[in-house]
Amino acid sequence: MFDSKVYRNRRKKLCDNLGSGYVLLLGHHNSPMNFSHNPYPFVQDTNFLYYVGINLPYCACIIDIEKNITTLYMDNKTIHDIIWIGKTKSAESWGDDCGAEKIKSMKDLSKDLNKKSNIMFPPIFRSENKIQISELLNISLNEVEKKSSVSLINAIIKQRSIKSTEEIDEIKSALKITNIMHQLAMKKSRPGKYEYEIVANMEELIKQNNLNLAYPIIFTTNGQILHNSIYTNKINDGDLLLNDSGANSKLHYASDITRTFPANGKFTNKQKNIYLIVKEMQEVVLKELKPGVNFKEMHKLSAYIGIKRLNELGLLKGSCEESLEKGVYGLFYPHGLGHMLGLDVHDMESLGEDYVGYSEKIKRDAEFGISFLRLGKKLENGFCITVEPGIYFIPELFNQWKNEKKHSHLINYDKFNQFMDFGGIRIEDNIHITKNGSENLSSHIPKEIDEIESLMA
Ligand SMILES: [Mn+2]
Repeated sequence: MFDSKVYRNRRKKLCDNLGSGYVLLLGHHNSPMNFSHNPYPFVQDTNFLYYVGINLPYCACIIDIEKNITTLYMDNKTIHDIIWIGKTKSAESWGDDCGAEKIKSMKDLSKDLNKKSNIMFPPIFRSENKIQISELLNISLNEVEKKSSVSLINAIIKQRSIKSTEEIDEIKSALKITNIMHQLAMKKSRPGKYEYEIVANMEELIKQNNLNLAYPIIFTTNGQILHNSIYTNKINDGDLLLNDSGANSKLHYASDITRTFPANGKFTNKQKNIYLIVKEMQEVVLKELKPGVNFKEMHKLSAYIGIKRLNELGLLKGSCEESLEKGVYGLFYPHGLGHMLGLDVHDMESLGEDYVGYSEKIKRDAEFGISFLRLGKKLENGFCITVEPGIYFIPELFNQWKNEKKHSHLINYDKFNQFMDFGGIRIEDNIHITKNGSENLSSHIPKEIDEIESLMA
């Protein structure tokens, strides 16, 4: 955990932003795999982690906004717990660690809530917690979603979006291992091996450092499948490998990095051409980033570069401006340029992507190609984001568009067809928005063609 002052200050700021009422935050419970005493690895709710920091199941807190007093609800271990899972620190001691003013037993939570009105809680996505909220606040299950507090959502997003120095340091420490992990994957990959062997090498590294992954590894010869987590393919000569993986730091801050490299260690000319386009799509954006920049425009800028270069290669034709306006880039770049990064890999996504990534003035677009953009609003000093353009050749999508003759005056379908066995390329870095510009936190992870080729030689 950070020092207790960090959690006290965070709660104080939340109280200042909200003014009155009570905030109820529930920690997560253990989630059973097949029966209750065989749980999935524990992952804490990140709002609870942010304001309280305790990474254990079965805790809750109430923050009295006007008085700025936090009550931690947590039970001491019973003799039964001690026999089976061992002794841990007392609830009082955890209370000191997070700077809580009062510590009570979980059984007091319900009766304390009954005495209060104006209780705010964030959106709840785990079924167990939905049931718990429903019982604690005496509301029906289908009301739980509607009754989450929009002012709390906005206050949390306002606060968690701006990363402090100690948070950036955590992300940097995650990226140290992520760098080693990506280089390991490049060194271990070669034709004849299977994807799962390389995944095993990466997971071993994470475990040997007593850390966890920020999300399940995407490591695939089918880079055109955006979130492919099946690792059964044999790696063949001539394949491209897409590795989207990141470690969590000790204090659970995520990193999120993608690199794409040739299985045999040497890019073909065809692969090089597309790789350099994706790299340019990213670099053009990286140069622009600073507070006040509209990220939706950055998405369009990266798409425009992709269109322009594919036009030069003959895959697209006609006016690049028209291709941008009509969303032709959706054919090769169907996802968004990036998202917030923090305690969650898609930071605060459980609070609602539109609240996190958009604003009163900048709303989400509905068109395919930009509709999946998670972050579209203006950047602020202190944001930590990903920048991750890509080019993908998705045969099913290509065939659908081709059959519909979609934008056929802008797409050279015959030429495009020659890339249907290409796969996909994504390049992703983690960027800290600073007062006057931005800092690429992952610039040390190999990305240049000659760097990758010499590392793999
Ligand atoms: Mn990402």
